[in-house]
Amino acid sequence: MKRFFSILLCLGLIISMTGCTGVKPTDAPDDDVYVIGFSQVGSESDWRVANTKSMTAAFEGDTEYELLMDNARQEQENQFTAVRRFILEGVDFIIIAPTVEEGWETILTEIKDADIPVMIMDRSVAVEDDSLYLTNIGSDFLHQGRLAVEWLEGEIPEDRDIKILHLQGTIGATAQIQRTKALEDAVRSHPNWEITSQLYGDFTEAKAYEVMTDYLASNRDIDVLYSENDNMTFGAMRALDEAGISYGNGGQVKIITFDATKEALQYCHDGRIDLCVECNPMFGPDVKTLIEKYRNGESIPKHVYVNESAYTTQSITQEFVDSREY
Ligand code: GYE
Repeated sequence: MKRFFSILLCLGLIISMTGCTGVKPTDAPDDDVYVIGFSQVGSESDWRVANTKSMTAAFEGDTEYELLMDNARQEQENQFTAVRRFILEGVDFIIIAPTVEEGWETILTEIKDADIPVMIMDRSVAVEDDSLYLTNIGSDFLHQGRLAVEWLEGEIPEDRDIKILHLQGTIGATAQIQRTKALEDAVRSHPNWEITSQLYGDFTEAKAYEVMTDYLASNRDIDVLYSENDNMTFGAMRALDEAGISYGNGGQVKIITFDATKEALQYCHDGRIDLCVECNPMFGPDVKTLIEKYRNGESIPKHVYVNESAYTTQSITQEFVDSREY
């Protein structure tokens, strides 16, 4: 489409700087190909890796589409750079999985001025004017958090005081904001629940292991670990093992985790994790369907939520774990 001019522009730029990944200067511009620029958060977790796979698989082999993906390595600034490059390249459509919610007005306005439709996926953006994007597809993170606290309500008698250790993901990301909100709301309405500490794990295993190891060196009084994603949970489990603190079924610490990846589900089945709240990353095909609807002039909803539930040691079967795609 708008690519011929952009490729020339890009070619000129390539001489002075290295950029424009995904566009080979030798490519013949093909007006029939619908080019999508996709700014992905990073590869911080198993969830993210599965989501990237689902997105690429949805468009792979379809000659009508070209998906240009940029990995922002969890930095919003890198997302701005990628999006500006997409605009320069004259892509037909832009997809952004935003690292954090704030700070998107300017770049979304630039996309609007370039007349490129934009989809927000996975997490959300906090902008006043929602005409700055077409649609937002992803999880209902508040619902996920509520599933977790409802489960905990059923586990803890009202006369028992509990100490909750809270491992948080990337601060400012929708997944962190909403999962945190669900817990903090619940703590406010349960006088016997206490959050003893909120540790920053940035959704990664390495960071969680580090902060947990540090924390456990002087604090061992934990009844519940509320960990905002599976990879942080894996890091925390390692730290708990090393500190000699038991967890899971019959252990000292009840573990609540989010994502429900295959590895976490296996631990849940084996009684090492108590609750896995599902966060489904496999919505590449739904993204494609929405884009196709948009291209056909059909109206599409402003917000699309994917289906999710929660699993406990008691409810999960080995068959289910084995059939898990991610
Ligand atoms: O829970 C975590 C990932 O935004 C759904 O980001 C996402 C979260 C997910 O890195 O594992």
